[in-house]
Amino acid sequence: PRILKVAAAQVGAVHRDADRQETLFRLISLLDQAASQKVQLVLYPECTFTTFFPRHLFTSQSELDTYFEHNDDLLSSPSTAPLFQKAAEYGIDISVGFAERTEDGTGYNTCIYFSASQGKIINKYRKVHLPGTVEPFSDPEAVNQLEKRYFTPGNLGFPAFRAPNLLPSSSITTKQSSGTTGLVERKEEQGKGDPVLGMMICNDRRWPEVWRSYALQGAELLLLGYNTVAHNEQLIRRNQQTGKLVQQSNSYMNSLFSISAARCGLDDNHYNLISGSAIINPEGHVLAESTTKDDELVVAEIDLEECRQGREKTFDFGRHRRTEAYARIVDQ
Ligand code: CDT
Repeated sequence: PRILKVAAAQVGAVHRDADRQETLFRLISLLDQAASQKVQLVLYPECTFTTFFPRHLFTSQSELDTYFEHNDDLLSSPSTAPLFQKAAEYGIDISVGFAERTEDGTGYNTCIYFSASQGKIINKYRKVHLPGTVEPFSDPEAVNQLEKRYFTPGNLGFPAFRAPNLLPSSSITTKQSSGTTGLVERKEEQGKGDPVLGMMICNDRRWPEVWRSYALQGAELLLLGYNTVAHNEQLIRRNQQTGKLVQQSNSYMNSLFSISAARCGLDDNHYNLISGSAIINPEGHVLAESTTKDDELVVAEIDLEECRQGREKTFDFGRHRRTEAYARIVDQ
C-alpha cells in the first residue's frame, strides 16, 4: 500500500473588507488541525487569501491590486509567507490558490504546490478555463463573474508532477505491471514511486480534457480548489450537484483520487458560495465531505495503489483507447 492522509481545508466566508492577517490566521488554524490529525497534504481553495473578488467591478487599479500576489512573493510577503513557514515546520505539503500578478502586469488565477520536505514551491498551475465575462452586467443587481476581465487564461498547460517525500520511502512500491498504464510507465521511467499529482482550479473541473491530460501522465491524485457562486436555493442545489457529479465521474473515468476544497459561505453577508469540499476515490465514491459552510478540515486516508485496478483493466489507456477516432476533440 501507498497510504496518504490528505485533507481539504474548506474556508468559510471572507468578506471584501476582511483583514488579510485575520484570514491568514484562519488558514493557519486549519493547518494546526491537520497537524494534530497527522495529515500529510492539505489543499486550500481557489483565491485562498481574499474574498472572491471577481464578482466585483473595481474602478481603482490600486484597490484591485490588493487582491493579487505579486511577482512570486508568496514565500516572502507577510500576508502569505507565515502559512508556508508553518507548513514547513509541520512537514505538511500544501497546495494554495491565489491571484497572481506577474512582472509584466499579467493576471492569472493560479495555484501552487509547496513541498515541505523541499522547503519550496515545486509546481505552479494557472487556470485555463475562465468563466464569466469581461464586461459587467448592466443590471446593477446582477452578481458579476469578471474572471475574463481580471485574468488571462493559463499558459502552463496541465503538467503532472511528483511530490518528493510525501510518502515515507518504506511505502513506495516498485512493483511492475503487465498493463500499459501511464502510471506505471512513468514510475519505471523515473525509477521511483513518489505520488504523481496534478492541479486544476474550479471551472476546470467541468472539462474532461483536464482530467484526461493528467491521467495520461500517470496522475494518481488531483487537487482542485474552487469558488462557486449561487444566488438562490435552486442554484445552490444545482451547482453543488454538478460539482459533485463531475468530480465523482471524472475520478472514476480516470482511475484517480481527487480532493476539492471550497471557499464557501455568505461573503459580505450577501454573496453565497457553495460548500461541498470532498475527497473522492478512483471508483468515484465519496470518502469524506464537508458538513458545514464554514472553515472545516475534511480528512481521509487514501491508498494510491487503488488507482491501479482501473488503470490496469477498464481504463488501461495503452490497450483500450482508440486515439484514431478522437480527432475531432483536438481539431475543433
Ligand atoms: N470560480 C469558478 O470557476 N466558478 C465557476 C462558476 C460557473 S457557474 C456554475 C464554476 O465552474 O464553479
